[in-house]
Amino acid sequence: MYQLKSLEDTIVAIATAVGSGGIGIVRLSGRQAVGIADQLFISRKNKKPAEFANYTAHYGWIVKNLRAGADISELQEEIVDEVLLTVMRAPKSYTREDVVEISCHGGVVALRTILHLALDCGARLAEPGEFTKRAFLNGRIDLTQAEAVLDIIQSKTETFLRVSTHQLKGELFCELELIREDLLNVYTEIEAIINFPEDDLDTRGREVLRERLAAAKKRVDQLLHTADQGKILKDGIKIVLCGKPNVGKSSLLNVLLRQPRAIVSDIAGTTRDTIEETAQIRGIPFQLVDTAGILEPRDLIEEEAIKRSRLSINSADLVVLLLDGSHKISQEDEQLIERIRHQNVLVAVNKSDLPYKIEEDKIQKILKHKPLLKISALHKAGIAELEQAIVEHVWHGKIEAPTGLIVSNVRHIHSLKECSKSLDKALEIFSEEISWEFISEETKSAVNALDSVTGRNIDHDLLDKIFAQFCIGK
Ligand SMILES: Nc1nc2c(ncn2[C@@H]2O[C@H](COP(=O)(O)OP(=O)(O)OP(=O)(O)O)[C@@H](O)[C@H]2O)c(=O)[nH]1
Ligand SMILES: [Mg+2]
Repeated sequence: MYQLKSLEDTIVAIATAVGSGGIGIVRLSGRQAVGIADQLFISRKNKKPAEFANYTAHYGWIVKNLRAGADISELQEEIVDEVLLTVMRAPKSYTREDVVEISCHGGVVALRTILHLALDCGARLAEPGEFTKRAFLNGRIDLTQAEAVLDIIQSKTETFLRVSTHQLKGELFCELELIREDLLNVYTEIEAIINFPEDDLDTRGREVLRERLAAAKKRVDQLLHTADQGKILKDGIKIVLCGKPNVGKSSLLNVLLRQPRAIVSDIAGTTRDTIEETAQIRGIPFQLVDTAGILEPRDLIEEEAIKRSRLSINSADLVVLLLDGSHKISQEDEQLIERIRHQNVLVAVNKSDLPYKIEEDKIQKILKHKPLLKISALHKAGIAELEQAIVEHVWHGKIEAPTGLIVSNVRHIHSLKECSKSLDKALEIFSEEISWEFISEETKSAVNALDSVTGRNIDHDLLDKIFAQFCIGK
């Protein structure tokens, strides 16, 4: 019901970010888009948008109380803004509906006034992501492409942007459709065997069918193998800097961020609250967390500081343990090492510009096989090596930017796992007493799982949830 009603409406939204900018865009989509533009816009040559050729931009004015037959010279007091208006008619538009884009000056008042004029003419304010949702519902893109639009908007690194643009081109969709077609063919053949048992296959025929299912599963699993990389590229890695007071955690944070974000001082206990910032190291997004070094609280604030540090350390993907190379290992260091030894740890021995007194053998005895690097946050020495080690650690040695298909969306990963599981079950049945009904059922479930990724088969509540993450105007 909702879907039909909403597709009937002509929607409007400010498509650019709110705030002052050189240019702002108001976008209309729907059957009335051009008609509404006719009521607002007058071109320099006194032409109406309805007369414009497709994909042409026209210079003119947005005018309040536009009267039929009036010339722009008579409407000087009614001008809202000088604009460029573009008409893109269905089906060759973003939404596959008639789309009008009004590029005006990027001031909040100009944009809002034009928006309200369009609303007064009968348009409805678009919901978040509704333009892209219409593109999906009208069959221009599949759901993975629609989600790629959101990924592009929210992309934190160039690498992830590249992954998302591949997805927007439909590469993931094409691969899933090919697997789906293979599975559907197998399914149809199995259904035929169920309906005409006299046509049951001989051993070789059964083996061929099994191989086809196994090949489909292999392709799904290949996609799933990229999921870890995909999630890292999308969400980033949480790195927590920990170490006793004064080892140089905040100094290192500032060096990695390339800006003086945290206060650095030789007073132990300078950092009390955890400080979180995002950074990009070799194209991978990282969330860097600087923690308070104190271990024994002297007051309530320090108690809270310790609690927050502990929570951060526990939720870290990677802990960078900082030690002071100019001193022997202290009891505080040992306490910390004990706490983090079961986590993913990388040891950075700081202050390596000073005489080296730390006992490396002692560290390696407790933190076996954990990488150890010497750095000086003060002199920015060993930082490139540390960054390299961090990236290698999370990327399992593969530092090259990923090529090919990468699955990064949690929803896709979940459904692909379901698909792989169903195929696993189907293959298992092949090796036991064969039940064509069971194999058919599992093959159908695998197809359904693929269909929920591409949106061929998805319930509307979930669809609403996906598009609610978009901004208005996209
Ligand atoms: N010589 C030398 N001094 C350093 C180095 N890194 C940091 N320092 C100094 O060590 C002192 C403490 O640095 P911070 O970065 O504030 O240390 P922290 O670990 O954040 O300390 P807390 O916030 O108190 O836990 C400052 O005086 C820094 O200038 C280094 O590589 N070499
Ligand atoms: Mg600090």
